[in-house]
Amino acid sequence: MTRNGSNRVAQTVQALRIPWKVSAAATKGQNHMGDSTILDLIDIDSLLSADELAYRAMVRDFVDTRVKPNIAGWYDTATFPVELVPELGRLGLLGSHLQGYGCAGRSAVDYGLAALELEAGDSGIRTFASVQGSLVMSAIHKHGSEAQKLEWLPRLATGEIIGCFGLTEPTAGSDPGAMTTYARRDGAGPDADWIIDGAKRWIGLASVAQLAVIWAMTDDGIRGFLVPTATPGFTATPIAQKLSMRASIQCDIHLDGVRVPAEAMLPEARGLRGPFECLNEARYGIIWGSMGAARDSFQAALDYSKKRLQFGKPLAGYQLTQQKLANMAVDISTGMLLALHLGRLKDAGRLQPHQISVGKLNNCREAILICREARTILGGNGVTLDYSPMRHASNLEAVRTYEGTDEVHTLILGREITGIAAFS
Ligand code: TGC
Repeated sequence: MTRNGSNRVAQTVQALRIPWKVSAAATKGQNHMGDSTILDLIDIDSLLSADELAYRAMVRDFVDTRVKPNIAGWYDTATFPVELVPELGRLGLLGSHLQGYGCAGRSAVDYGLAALELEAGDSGIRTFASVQGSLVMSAIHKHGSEAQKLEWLPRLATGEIIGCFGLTEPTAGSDPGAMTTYARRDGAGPDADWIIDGAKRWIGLASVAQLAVIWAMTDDGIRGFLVPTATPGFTATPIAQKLSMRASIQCDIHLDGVRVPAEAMLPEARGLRGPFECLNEARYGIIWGSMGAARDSFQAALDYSKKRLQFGKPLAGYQLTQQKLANMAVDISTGMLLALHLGRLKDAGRLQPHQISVGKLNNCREAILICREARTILGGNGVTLDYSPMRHASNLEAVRTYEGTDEVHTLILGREITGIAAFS
């Protein structure tokens, strides 16, 4: 970014009273090591407003200061840094795209830029913001009663409480319509309590959450329930020995006769459309987030290749390295353009679910290839946590799997293109 551009961003940060002191390095596009300018090969920044650039600089600075210096240790010890939760809340990054109820009311593009910067730190941090904002808070915002919104959203927005989203089951992943978790009325009439029995798997943050959105079959089809995790019969157990998302928590949930009052049900969610409308939000964030992992891996490989001498010259001076770097830079540029285009469509209220599938499928697929390619430039050093690409590539194995696998998004596009559903 130019000196003038940097000044413009710094002024906008001040004007917006963004609650974070943005370093000069972030506004100039340098990373926290101060040794590299973030490459913008085709000047995508020129497509962003000063407000958007300032917002991005704020999140980038937070990640450079609070995430990047610590992430290797958290990943190594499989620790989710729960202390970051209220900080993310203070920055308005939880449910940032939602209006009212203490939420920041930012645009879809802002939400995407934040997802990108958070995932450039680590997917575990972006995943937390996605689960909290896009899944849990969106479920309440879209489908909840006024009383439910007032009760839960302000505290979720500040990070005072953590939420989780229970859709996937041990035997119902790509096919959530096959869920066996069941909610029954305990008695007749609309005021009767609900009793929920079943199991959920791969549920992010469940063991540290105070609130769970639980999707369950009822006599009236699939419905959503707001279940405080302290309710008797609710247990959440972290899944151990993961090779991906190690700085995050995913859990098995068991629901054993969990009793909740009638008003715990989300009144506006009926059928699979209810959870799918929330998944749209989270899938959209992944389109941007995956490019953050790719960009950070590219940056690590580029920096290394300029410094690492072999056979008497820097790796960056070899044609094979340049080919890898050029291909990565082109793929990041196209992935970013796709994300921005879809973000502008979303802000215009025109984004369709199959278009989200285009973005999630392409950007996850490209990002994982970029991270793996970046690792090859780092040689043996690339298999350690001293460098980010292999960590990002491992995370992306989960990212390409959750919120609809590559295969599911391919078939959503197949259905859109041909008019024939080939899921079963
Ligand atoms: P299908 O008949 O296609 O749809 C059922 C109803 O849902 C509607 N619908 C959507 N509505 C809004 N947005 C979308 N993207 C929608 N997709 C479908 C549809 O219109 C219909 O509505 P209605 O009113 O006519 O009933 O249902 P299907 O079961 O045949 O769908 C097939 C398929 C494969 C596309 C779908 O099942 C699917 O997307 N599967 C993938 C499931 C998935 O993404 N699971 C992720 C679980 S959550 C998660 O991973 C959390 S990770 C974060 C963490 O906790 O850490």
